[in-house]
Amino acid sequence: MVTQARVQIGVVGKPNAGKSTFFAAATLKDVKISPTPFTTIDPNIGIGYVRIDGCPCSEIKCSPRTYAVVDGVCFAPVELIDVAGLVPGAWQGRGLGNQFLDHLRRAPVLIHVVDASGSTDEEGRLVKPGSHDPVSDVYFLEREVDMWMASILRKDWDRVVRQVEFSKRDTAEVLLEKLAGLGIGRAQIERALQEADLSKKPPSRWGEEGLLKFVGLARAYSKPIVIAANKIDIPEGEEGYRRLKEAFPDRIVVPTSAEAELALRRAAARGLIRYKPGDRSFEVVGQLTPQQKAVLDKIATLLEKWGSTGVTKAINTAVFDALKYVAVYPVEDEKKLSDKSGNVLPDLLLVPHTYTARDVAYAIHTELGERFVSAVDARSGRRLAADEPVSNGLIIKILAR
Ligand SMILES: Nc1nc2c(ncn2[C@@H]2O[C@H](COP(=O)(O)OP(=O)(O)OP(=O)(O)O)[C@@H](O)[C@H]2O)c(=O)[nH]1
Ligand SMILES: [Mg+2]
Repeated sequence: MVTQARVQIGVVGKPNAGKSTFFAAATLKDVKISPTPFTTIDPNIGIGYVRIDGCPCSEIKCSPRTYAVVDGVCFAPVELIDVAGLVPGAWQGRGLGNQFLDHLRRAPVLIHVVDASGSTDEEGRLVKPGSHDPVSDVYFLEREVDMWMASILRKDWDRVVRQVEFSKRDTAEVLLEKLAGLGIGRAQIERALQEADLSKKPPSRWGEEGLLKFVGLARAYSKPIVIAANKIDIPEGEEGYRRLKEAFPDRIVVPTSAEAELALRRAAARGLIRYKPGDRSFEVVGQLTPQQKAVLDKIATLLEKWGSTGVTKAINTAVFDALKYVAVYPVEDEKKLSDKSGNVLPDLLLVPHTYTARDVAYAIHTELGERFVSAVDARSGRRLAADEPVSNGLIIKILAR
């Protein structure tokens, strides 16, 4: 049985953007949602899913234990963390401050839920749709996240200076110690130092500007942010989405309607419709009231226009495009593609695409990693060396001492 920790995804944004609605739609957890800012105070944590079309279970009958299969489509669990809304100046204590971002320390990727319809101002108060520019929300939110990271470094900056300038320790190594708790790796720190032209500059001379430049780059490399252009069901949302894409051509912007997804998931849970998260349509199978029918008709038009509600797409994008993870299927019997008890493809592991066969063994179990000898690609029967990178969809058998 695989024991690997789940990938964590932080859901961030200003108040009233729809973070908790997105979270509730993805996890079906009953959390507080309301059109007033700061509805969420303590973070909500729950399980959402990435959707894998064309997974091996579309051809083979699987007995999944750590993931799910619906109509031949695989759904693998990820952990979502919905936090309180951030407002400009949170790092100076405005709104609820930014201390709650500490809950996102281990999350390697964030989804920024933006109100693309422009119907909430920068603090989340309701305004006329289209009157607030969602592009400004992206700038301010990323700055707040940077200020949070900078504050973590600043707390201990005298020590950083002493260790680098008096004890002659390597800058990247000292910073790594300070930032490891935020899930930032050595390569990302080195890249940020280089890019900011700070590799050779003594930390005592970085100044505020240097520190922020470094932190901004380190954050972008270590915690990529997917932009969810939410409330796309409101007519002004389309223009907001267009503006976001135009302002951030190198970033991933996914149009979403968290509200539509929540309605679909709840209707499916009550047996009114057949719908899989991420589908581009649904089928009515229960008795609908006229109001329910009207809501669902509107959603059907939305799905036709945008291809899906975007919620599952945003989660998939975070895991497969921003983090570049791949799905691998560990088995113990490479002929039957099963575990020892005959369960076919019992596990699905989401791992970085840079993972090697041995890394996968470690991800399954530390002991398996330590006893690793080689691995087999179960479909082709080909042997994989310890340092051979794995590929998406690989069914892997680990041979251990
Ligand atoms: N039209 C529309 N409304 C939405 C959508 N997503 C959320 N809302 C509404 O926006 C309001 C705020 O939603 P929440 O999910 O509570 O927002 P939040 O970002 O968690 O807010 P805080 O917890 O206060 O930070 C609610 O009235 C939701 O129904 C959407 O996709 N479309
Ligand atoms: Mg909330």
